[in-house]
Amino acid sequence: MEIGVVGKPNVGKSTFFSAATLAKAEIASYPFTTIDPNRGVGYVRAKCPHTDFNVKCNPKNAKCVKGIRYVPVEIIDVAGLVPDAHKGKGLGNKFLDDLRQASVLIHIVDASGATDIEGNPCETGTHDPVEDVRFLEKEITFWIKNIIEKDWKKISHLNEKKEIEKLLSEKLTGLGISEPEIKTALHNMPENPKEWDDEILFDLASNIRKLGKPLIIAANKCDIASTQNIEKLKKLDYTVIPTSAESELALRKAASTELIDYNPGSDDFKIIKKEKLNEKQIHGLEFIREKMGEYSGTGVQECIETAVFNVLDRIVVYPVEDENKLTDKEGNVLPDAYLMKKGSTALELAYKIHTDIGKNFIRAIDAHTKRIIGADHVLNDGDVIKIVAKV
Ligand SMILES: Nc1nc2c(ncn2[C@@H]2O[C@H](COP(=O)(O)OP(=O)(O)OP(=O)(O)O)[C@@H](O)[C@H]2O)c(=O)[nH]1
Ligand SMILES: [Mg+2]
Repeated sequence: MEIGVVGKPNVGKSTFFSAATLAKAEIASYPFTTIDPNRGVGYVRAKCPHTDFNVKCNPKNAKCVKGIRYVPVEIIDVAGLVPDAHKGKGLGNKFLDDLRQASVLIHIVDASGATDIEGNPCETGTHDPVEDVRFLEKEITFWIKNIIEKDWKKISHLNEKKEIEKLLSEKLTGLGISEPEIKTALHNMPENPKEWDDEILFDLASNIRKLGKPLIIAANKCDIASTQNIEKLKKLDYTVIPTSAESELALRKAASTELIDYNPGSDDFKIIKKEKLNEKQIHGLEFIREKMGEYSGTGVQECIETAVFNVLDRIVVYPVEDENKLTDKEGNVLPDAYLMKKGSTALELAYKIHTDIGKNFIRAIDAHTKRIIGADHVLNDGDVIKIVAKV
């Protein structure tokens, strides 16, 4: 599971990525700063079950701070997309292939209207950010349409929708789109593919995009955007979260050197080492604080958590080897946190740990209740589960 950060050039994608992951990424105020994708790891927060059991945890690949577990999620930041990229404009849309594994997209929009449709700086407020939302939908749809069209001859010779479903699923599995999703997307299409004209194919690609690459909008640069622009974006048929990626990056950097105390996602911070800051820096931080009050935080963490928990419907599950000590083989307490789709079963968790554990599944044990649960048992958020498998 990966989160893709997308948008036209110069809107703050790399700033958002860098703030979320603290990974290095080139940031500059001109278009096409990023060409090759940046990959990094961000986090979603969840209440750590160590508090329920009154034990101290030692996570393997994440941290736990004051009872909050930071569960890793992969994030990818790609080059900017411009209108007609599918015709080769800008850098074209080849790099969209880097987004094949992305299950959800965060569309970074410059809500301040200070960049034109191709990402060139323009006077603040002169560009309508709603236009950016529309063109990006279109470009991603064209990307999917092109993939479908590559084998159009084969598809157009099929008579049964079931066969079309199968062929399309094969073509689109690489995009992380499942057969049931293709079935839903095909729902209102005419029976005979020979009747599918360009417009119908575009609609089909658009349906597939909505199901396979759902997106939320980060109304970025909210620190300099007008409230009218933010409100206008909020009226769109999307989840829209005002963000200031630049503020988040400044805060996380200051927190990493312990100049301030800041927990990503919160709506305030505390200056710890005032003596090490100059007047300009203090003024900058106070400006950020004021904006955070207005928008309840910088919005970056909220975007990531909305994408994972609300759009992708994930819950956090903690597999253990010993349901009493809550440890793995090496004695690590509550070592792993897995993001699973809501509705996942104990058997699915077993497969996620290892195919062999899935194949040899006997039963599972819920560490909270110490009850035995079967393969079909639906997991809950925060569950701590031991899987018993044949050895
Ligand atoms: N005021 C303000 N400026 C921002 C914010 N986020 C990014 N910027 C600025 O916007 C400019 C572009 O930022 P990048 O992160 O390089 O943008 P990008 O979308 O990755 O650009 P490309 O890689 O060229 O597509 C830089 O000057 C950033 O400092 C923000 O939240 N507020
Ligand atoms: Mg960039």
